[in-house]
Amino acid sequence: MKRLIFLFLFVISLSGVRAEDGYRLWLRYDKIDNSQLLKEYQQHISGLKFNMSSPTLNAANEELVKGLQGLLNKKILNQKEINNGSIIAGTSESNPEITSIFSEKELNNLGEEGFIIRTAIIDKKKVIVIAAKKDIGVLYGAFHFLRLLQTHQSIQTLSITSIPKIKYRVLNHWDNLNRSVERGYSGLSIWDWHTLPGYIDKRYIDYARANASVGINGAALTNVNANSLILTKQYLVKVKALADVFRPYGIKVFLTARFSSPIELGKLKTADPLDAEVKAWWKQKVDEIYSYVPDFGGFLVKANSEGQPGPQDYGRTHADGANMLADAISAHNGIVIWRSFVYSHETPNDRIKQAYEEFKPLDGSFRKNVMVQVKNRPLDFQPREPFSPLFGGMPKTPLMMEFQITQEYLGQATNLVYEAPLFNEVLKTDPFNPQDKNNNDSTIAHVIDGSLDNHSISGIAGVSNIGNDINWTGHPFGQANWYSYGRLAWDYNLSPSTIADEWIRQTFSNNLTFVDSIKKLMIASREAVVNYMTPLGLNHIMGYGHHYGPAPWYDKAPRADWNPLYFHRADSAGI
Ligand code: GCW
Repeated sequence: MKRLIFLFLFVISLSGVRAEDGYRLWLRYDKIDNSQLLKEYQQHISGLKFNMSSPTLNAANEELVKGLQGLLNKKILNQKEINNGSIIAGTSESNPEITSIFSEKELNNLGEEGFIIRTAIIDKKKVIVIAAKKDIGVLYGAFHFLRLLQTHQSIQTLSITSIPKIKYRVLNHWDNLNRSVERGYSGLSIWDWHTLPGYIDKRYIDYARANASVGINGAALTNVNANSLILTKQYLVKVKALADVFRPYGIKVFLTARFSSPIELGKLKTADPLDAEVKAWWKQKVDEIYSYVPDFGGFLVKANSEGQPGPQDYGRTHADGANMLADAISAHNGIVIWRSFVYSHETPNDRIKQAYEEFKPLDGSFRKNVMVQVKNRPLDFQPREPFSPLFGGMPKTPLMMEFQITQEYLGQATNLVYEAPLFNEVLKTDPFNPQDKNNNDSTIAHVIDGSLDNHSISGIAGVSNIGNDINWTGHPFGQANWYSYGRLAWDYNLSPSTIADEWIRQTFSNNLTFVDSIKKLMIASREAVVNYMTPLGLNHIMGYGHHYGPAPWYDKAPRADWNPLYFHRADSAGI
C-alpha cells in the first residue's frame, strides 16, 4: 500500500499536477483545453519577430514567450525572418516592418500608451502585428493579445485599437512601514522593507506584471496615514529598488507625504506651507527623491483629516498646502494628489458635508500639477451611497476618482463581492442630471477623464486589496476586483459583465456552464451586500472601528455623526 502511495505521488510530481493556490492570478497560461481551438491557434502562430531593445520590450517578449508557450503548448522562437503566422511586435523604431504597415500619424494617435493589434500581409505572408508609438504600448498590446487567446477568441482577422482614457491609473496601498496594512485583509504588506533593497522578491515582478496586464500605471506605496520615515535616505534606497523593478512595466511610484515632515525630519519649528524654510526643505527633499527615482510620480497627501497634520494647523487652506508641494515638485514634472476626504472633531458640520464645504470654494486656486482625489461617495466607501457632489462641483480642478478595492465595508476578505457594478454605477452617473440615462457626455467618467472641463491631466485611484497571502487578496474573488478596477481605469465603457467574463475565463475555465454560473453569482453579489449590510438605505451601520459586522445599535462614538444611530434614528418605537 505504502509503495502504491509513493508511486502515485511520484507520478503526480512528474505530471506537473499541483494544487492551484491562486498565486498566478489571471495570468495562468495553462494549455488551451479545447483541442480544435488549440490546433487553430497553433496553426496561426508560428513564432515571434521581436527586437528586445529596451527593458520594456524585453518584458513584452518574455510575457509573449511565456504566455504562448503555455497556452499553445509549443516552443515559441524569436525568428529572424517573417513567416506565415509570425507575430511582429514593436514600435517603428524597434521593428522597421511596422512603418510599412502603419502611417506615422496612425502611430502618433495612439499616444503614450495605446496599441494596435492587426492582421496584416507582409511579403505575401499573413502576420499579426502588435504595434505602438511607445514601448509600453507594445507591452499592453502583448497582454491584450494573450487575453484574446486566454478567453478563446478568434484571431483570424484582428483589428483592435486601444487607448486608455485616463492618464494616471493608480493603486493606493494603505501599507505601513511595519508591514501592517490599514483595512488590509490579505496578510502583511507585500513591501518587505526589512529585506529591501538587497532582496528582490519575485512577487514584486509578478505584481508589476499583473498591473501592466490591466494597464495600472502607478502605485502609491504607503499609507495615507503617513509616516515621514519613508522620506528618509534609509527608505528612499528601498523605494528606488521597487521603482527599478516596476519601471519596465510602466509603473510609476508615488509616496504619501506627511505634512509635518519638515518638523519631524528637518527639525524645523513649523510645517507652515507659507514659511520660506519649509518651502526650501520640501524643495530639497523632492530633489533628493528624484536623485533616487528619476521618474517619481509625486505625492499623495491626506491632510487635516482624522488627526493627520495639515496646512489648517497654521491657519492655511488645503490649496496653500497642495500648492507649496506642487511648486517643489513641478520642475521634475511630478504631481501632487491631494485627498478631499477630510473630517475632524473640531468641525461642527455634519461629516458628509465637510469635503464639499472645504474644497468647493477652493476650485480654481490649485496649481496645474495638483489633482484633488475624491472618494466616490461623500460619507465613506459604503456599499451604496449617492455620488460625491464634488464631481461636477469643481470644474476648474482636475479631480481624481478614489475607489476602494479592499472590502472595508463590504464584508472584508470573507465575502464574495464583485465590485465592478459599484464602480460602473458611479462612473456612469451624470451628476448634472442623474435621471438622464441617455446623456453620455457629462457623466462622472467624463468629469474624471478631463474631457468635460478640458483638463490635461486625469486620474483614478483604487485602494489596494493586495497583501502577501499566497493568493494575493485573501479571498480568491478579491482578485476580480483588482482586475476589474484596472480594466475600468483603462476603459470605463467596459461592462461589469464583460469584465467578469474575461476574468473568469482567464482565471478558471472557459467552460460555458461554469462561466455563466459564476458570472451570475458575481453580478448579483453587489446588490446582495447592499441588502445585507445597509438594508433599506440605512447607512454606516457597521461595527465601530472594525467596520465588519453590523452594529446598528452603536452610539458610543465621540461625535453623533460618527455613530450608526445618527443615520437611522431607530428605536423601540420605529425608524
Ligand atoms: O474609511 C476610512 C477608513 C480609514 C482610512 C480613511 C481614509 C486610511 O476607516 O482606515 O484611513 O477612511 O480614507 O483616510
